[in-house]
Amino acid sequence: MSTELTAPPKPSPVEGIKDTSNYLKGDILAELAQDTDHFTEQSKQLIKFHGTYQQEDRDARKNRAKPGVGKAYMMMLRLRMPGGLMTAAQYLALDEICEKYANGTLRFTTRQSVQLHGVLKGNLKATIAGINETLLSTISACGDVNRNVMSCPAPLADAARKQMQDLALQVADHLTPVAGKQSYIEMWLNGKSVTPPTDPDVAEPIYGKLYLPRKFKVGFALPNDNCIDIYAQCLGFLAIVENGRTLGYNMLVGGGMGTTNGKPETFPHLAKSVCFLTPDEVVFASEAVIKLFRDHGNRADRKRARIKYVMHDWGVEKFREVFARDYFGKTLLEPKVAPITAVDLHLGWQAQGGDKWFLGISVENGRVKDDGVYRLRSALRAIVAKVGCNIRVTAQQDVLLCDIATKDRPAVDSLLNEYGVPRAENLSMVQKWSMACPAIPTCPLAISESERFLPGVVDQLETELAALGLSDQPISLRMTGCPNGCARPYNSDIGVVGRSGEKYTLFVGGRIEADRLSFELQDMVPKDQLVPRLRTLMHHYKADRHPSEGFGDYCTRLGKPALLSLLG
Ligand code: SRM
Ligand code: SF4
Repeated sequence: MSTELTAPPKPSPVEGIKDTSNYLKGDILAELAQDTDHFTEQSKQLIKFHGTYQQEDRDARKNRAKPGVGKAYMMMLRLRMPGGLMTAAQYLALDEICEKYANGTLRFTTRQSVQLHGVLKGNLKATIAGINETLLSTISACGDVNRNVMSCPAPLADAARKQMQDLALQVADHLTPVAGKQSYIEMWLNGKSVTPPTDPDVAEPIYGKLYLPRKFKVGFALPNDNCIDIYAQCLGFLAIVENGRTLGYNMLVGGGMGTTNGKPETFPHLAKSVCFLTPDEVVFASEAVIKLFRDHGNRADRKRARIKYVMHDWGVEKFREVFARDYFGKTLLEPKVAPITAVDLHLGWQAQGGDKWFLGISVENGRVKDDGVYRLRSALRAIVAKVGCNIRVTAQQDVLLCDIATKDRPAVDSLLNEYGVPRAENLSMVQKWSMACPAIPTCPLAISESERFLPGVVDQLETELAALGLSDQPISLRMTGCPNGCARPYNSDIGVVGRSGEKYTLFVGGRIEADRLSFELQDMVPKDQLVPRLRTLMHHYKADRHPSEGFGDYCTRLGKPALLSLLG
């Protein structure tokens, strides 16, 4: 018998950085005090836990190629906003901050948050402090911790949504780092320095000093409204509602989108149903799943350090067994049968109950900006200032203006007209159901354009669909500048993923309900070939589809070989 032991895999360098960081402080404070335009590699990893990423202006690269000029560094800031909630005053403060310190735009994200781009290192502390003055925060918006918790944001007068929104806040609070928060307060808000207890289980009771192997994402949804894409979450809670009362939640684990070119061991994965929980078990169960991931996630290979791979490699049965025995401590109940039946974009005017209304505005790729006659940023600022509406960000990068009294509706409508912001009912289906990630110029991982490329694709598809009489057909189209999947392109009707400069991979076969993965139809499609190929497919879809069959359903029914033969 061989006595040779296999050495445990070497932890990734980021594990070492966390280990020696003294609960996420590292040298950040010292580096902040230096008159430099960027952080070192070590601090670059740690500032993520505080909600900020070091980026460079990629458009500026070509003009900075001269020796000694270097990169045009800038920071991106991401907020922590469980369920996408913000007050009117907070929104107005962010609008001011984005003008003062960032690039004059705000960006609603696919996880119901807000990002600021283009903040210089010298302004970073003032920007974070300004955000906290409004009682918003950036803590653990990024990094190897639980990220922004998602929940259907619609302010409808139903008890099920209210409970989900409340639980989302509770889970977000419960999973906030403890010592890490102290470091955040000390470094960014001039709080007093506190020495954490020496025992990491006390200092950081849920995470420990190494935090998680990688990011972690939680979301709450309803079977009849999967607007937060529950199957893409690391941990999802699907409300089981009977006669208006929430009986409990199916707990789903192991969703994720990210994949890496040339690494077949990485792939998108849909979350699996694990068990049924009563509402009062949800917060504890989320802690238990986090701890399981903390202990069993891959700390050697960051490309495989997501809970989806634990679920994939173990299978549901083993996951249930380990979870129940070592972390939850109770026998698990079987999940209920609860197929996803719909997704609501929550656009247009809708009654909230009482004398209140909300208005859902479709925001192209989440970008709040003034651009020619389309002055969305000015419109939102003017409306929020005038009627004091609270804000909710959706997982489709859109915004809901909430708590508007009936008497204020005409003023809102006229301000939208004045600033050239189209109402959702005047937008095409494909526009409303499309999303793109930021990609170039800010994202360091982007291979291709996305946010700046999608609008042209949507315009062309609108024309094609109108010509085919398919304008009323909802078709979800999601684009990303690389395979990491930030706009969740692998479960939509159509996914367009940056592959190499001006070439993209085309995915089809997901669907609006976002409960099925798409499949790769063609790789390395030149950007000017995307619409012609989709046009051909749409033409056959129009001719051959079953009654009320969605585009993704049609593509799945035909399968890849048949679709490719249609493309010739
Ligand atoms: Fe993402 C990394 C933007 C949602 C999967 N994502 C990034 C970074 C931070 C690039 C980086 O690491 O330096 C991007 C910053 C671009 C920029 O300039 O702003 C970025 N991700 C975004 C946002 C802003 C896209 C958007 O259009 O809104 C979303 C911010 C969400 C938030 O508010 O928290 C965003 N990212 C997602 C999602 C969707 C979701 O969570 O529902 C995913 C797929 C789900 C998942 O996690 O698998 C996603 N982002 C990734 C990955 C792939 C992770 C992996 O498993 O391999 C990366 C790469 C990484 O982490 O190394 C990434
Ligand atoms: Fe960047 Fe890729 Fe995410 Fe787009 S999908 S934001 S290019 S990491």
